[in-house]
Amino acid sequence: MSVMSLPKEEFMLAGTAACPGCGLTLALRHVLKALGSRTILVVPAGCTSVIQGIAPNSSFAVPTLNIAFAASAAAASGIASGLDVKGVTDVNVAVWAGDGGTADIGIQALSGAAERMTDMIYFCCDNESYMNTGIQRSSSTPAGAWTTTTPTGKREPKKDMPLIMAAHKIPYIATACSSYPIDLYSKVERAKKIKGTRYIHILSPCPTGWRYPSEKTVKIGRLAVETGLWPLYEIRDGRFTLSTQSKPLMDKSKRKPVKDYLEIQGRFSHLTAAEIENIQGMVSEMWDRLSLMDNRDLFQGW
Ligand SMILES: Cc1ncc(C[n+]2csc(CCOP(=O)(O)OP(=O)(O)O)c2C)c(N)n1
Ligand code: SF4
Repeated sequence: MSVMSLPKEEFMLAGTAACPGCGLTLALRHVLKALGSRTILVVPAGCTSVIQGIAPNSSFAVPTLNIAFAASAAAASGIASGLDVKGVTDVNVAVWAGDGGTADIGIQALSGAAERMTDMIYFCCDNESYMNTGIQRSSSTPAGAWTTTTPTGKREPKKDMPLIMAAHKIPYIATACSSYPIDLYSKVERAKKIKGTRYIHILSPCPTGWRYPSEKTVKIGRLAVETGLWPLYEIRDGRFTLSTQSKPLMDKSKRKPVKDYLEIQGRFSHLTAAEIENIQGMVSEMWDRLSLMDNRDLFQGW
């Protein structure tokens, strides 16, 4: 598959209110192409609430329910049940939430919905901060990153949402990045064919909050993957598989230095050489774990 072979139909229309170079918008455009017109989108408070425009106009060409910050997975549960009662089986119920709306305020509704095996695809669009309200740290902000509430850099590590979702033993979990639209599109296509709760966590660079020029969005997303900081993988019925872009990085020599990713973003500009070395060490440790997980059934014995 190539970008040219993606469906031509657009469900994200021109004239959104997003900042130039917004990775979130790029990701949502491809997700909606993969989901298609038979989709109901549930959106909690966040940048996406603003990007879609002001009612009665909308830049999303699918029905969209804007819902309170904490409530998106609960609202999706209600929609999925309603469709079930009506015997409607060909509609995708999809949540599109930020990392704050997922890893912090929305986590209890998401965990409850996943435990009930709600028939939905939950997308966490991770720009690693509460962007819509002015770049406050979330539990998904990585260690070292400047935000307005971590002026000297966040001290705690990034919460591992995909593996928290794996602990719910849902049938499909994937990581993706807005800079790899074909990989993202293919993962949504696979998720669509599965019943129950499916979770896709998409790293989406944000020029406004990450402090870099808007034309570098695609490059920065690629560097997140190429340095090994953001591994792309799927967990299907418990089986963990590294995606094509990340698999070669099991060989340490194939990973670019994390410095290449960190030094082009203003949010990391205060980091010392020792702090960068520390982040490099964390990436190496993560890959030691990932190498053990690849091609294994994570649910076995859990
Ligand atoms: C209960 C509640 N608390 C706070 C807010 C204010 N608020 C609206 S959007 C937002 C930030 C959303 O951040 P995130 O979920 O990461 O999405 P992003 O804006 O980064 O896409 C906050 C704090 C709110 N709408 N409701
Ligand atoms: S703040 Fe970031 S995520 Fe929000 S619209 Fe702007 S670029 Fe996109």
